[in-house]
Amino acid sequence: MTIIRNPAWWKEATIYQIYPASFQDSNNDGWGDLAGITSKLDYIKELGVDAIWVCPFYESPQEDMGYDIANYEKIWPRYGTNDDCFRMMEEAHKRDIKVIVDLVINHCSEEHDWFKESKSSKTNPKRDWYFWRPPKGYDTEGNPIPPNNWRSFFGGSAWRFDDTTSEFFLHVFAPGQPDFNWENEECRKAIYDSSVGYWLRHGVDGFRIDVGSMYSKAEGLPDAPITDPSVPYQDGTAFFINGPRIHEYHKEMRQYMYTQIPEGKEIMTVGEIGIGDENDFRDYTSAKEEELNMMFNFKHTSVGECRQCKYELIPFTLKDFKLALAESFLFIEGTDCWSTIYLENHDQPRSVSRFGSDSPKWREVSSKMLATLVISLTGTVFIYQGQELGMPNFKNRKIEQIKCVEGTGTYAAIKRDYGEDSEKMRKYFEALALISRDHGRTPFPWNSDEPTAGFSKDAEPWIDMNESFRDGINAEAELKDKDSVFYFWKKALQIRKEHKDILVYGSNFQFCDLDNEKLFMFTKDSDNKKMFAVFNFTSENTNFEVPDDKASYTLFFGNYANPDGNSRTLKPWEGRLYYMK
Ligand code: ISL
Repeated sequence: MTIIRNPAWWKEATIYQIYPASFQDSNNDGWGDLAGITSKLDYIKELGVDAIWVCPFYESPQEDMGYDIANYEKIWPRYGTNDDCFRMMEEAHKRDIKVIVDLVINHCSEEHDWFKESKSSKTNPKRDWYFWRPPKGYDTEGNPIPPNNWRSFFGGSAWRFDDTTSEFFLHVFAPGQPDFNWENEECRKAIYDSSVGYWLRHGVDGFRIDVGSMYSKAEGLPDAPITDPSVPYQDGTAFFINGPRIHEYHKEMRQYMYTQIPEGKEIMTVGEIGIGDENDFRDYTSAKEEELNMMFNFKHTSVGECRQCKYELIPFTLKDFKLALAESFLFIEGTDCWSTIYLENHDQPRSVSRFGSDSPKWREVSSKMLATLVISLTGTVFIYQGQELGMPNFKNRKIEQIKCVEGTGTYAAIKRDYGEDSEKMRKYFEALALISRDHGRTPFPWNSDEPTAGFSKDAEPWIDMNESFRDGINAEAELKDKDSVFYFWKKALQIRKEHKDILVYGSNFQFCDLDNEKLFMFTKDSDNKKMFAVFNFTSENTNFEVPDDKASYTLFFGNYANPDGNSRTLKPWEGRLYYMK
């Protein structure tokens, strides 16, 4: 078998993402924990994945579910102790499962000692580790005006006034998440040692790098152009995403990483980059640049969201989705870069509800179709907990039940700027029902036991359950059923490994009939093989045409039992992978 790209463990690995708060509660306090994860490693192994990525488990006031870190070297007590974490890693490694941790270093928590020092006085040695600025002025009521007009991702100004020194600090996310000033070398070195070095020295196999595109802010922090005159704060991302020094920082951090691991060990890094152009993506992920191994693109997970306000849905076509998804991997063609393939994570709703059909009739088959699509594409595959069960979105949640700070922060901003009865608010609720980040954050359904599906014993979970565990969408039920979505994923991941030369590493991706609004079809090649993939994104039988009439087609995988590979009609939500000769 010829592999046309340089092989690496992290290219072929499937990575299973775990949200620690919601995976397994071992001590019945309503929160998942690290001992809970350890107790479920055999389940994860059974699925056939190669690595786990565990979302932040560090000391934190949890304003943003642990993405606000108060101490990089200490486990949040509700999740356990550092020893629990080392045990989890040891037990994972015993099972040949690698461990990837979350590296959240664009910002920390206001509770971090570094920030407390920084805010204590204008002359503190750590003052410059964050962005402190005096007010631009004062309004007629005497309120301080923020230094610039940037808005935070979670609603409102990206600046918060602090009485201690009467200055503002910058937070592009929640008010309790002050951005680090990466221009300060001493600050960078401290970040590396505490958040990267500590964990490498304790044996982690890599990092998922949170908002890895935002460390470098434009000089002078200029005002953003006014793109939405109806609101006080504007989209400033052009001044801090893929900024002037970002590549320098990643190179420096990568070099540091290699000083902290044993000779010969190969770790993986995946950066949450989000948006940019092909050149940006190549700069981050080119092997010779030595920055990141791969990155997450947001194009496909944000189709149907308005650019100005995420919580405002806009119509999208299948063609939009196809093009957006392909942006994740097309940029690597003919380069030494690498890509990722994912449909879900802890910031996203459930993919079957978003891109498939979660109606009882089609949920299973469309989940399997999406799994087939995922394993057919070139790049490292990431699966999010519950995706392997075909979990759908929850239904009918009230604002009081929403835990995610992006959801609640946006609600507060819309209420303030437009009012509770506004059209904006109506649109917000419509969007929340489909894309709330809470959809992916509900407790994992281990079985059908009341009240928490085996997540806790009888404690009330920190967030309400997704009611679907009562409809057979839980691990126990799926492990008993050989036709379940779980076993389909397991099989699909095996197929991916068996045919890795084309499924993992294939190149020369070409859409077939891109404008087709029912079918997603493409071809791709490896050195000596060519494949044709076809997916029906409708609930009806749909005919398709093969790309080349003269070629012969051999079906090697699909999501329906006993398919007739010679038929040119797909059943509802059917997906097929063929070899072409
Ligand atoms: O949720 C989003 C995608 O639609 C974004 O607004 C998200 O906040 C952004 O992708 C950055 O995400 C990461 O950093 C945030 C944290 O809230 C997210 O959970 C994390 O994945 C701040 O640390």
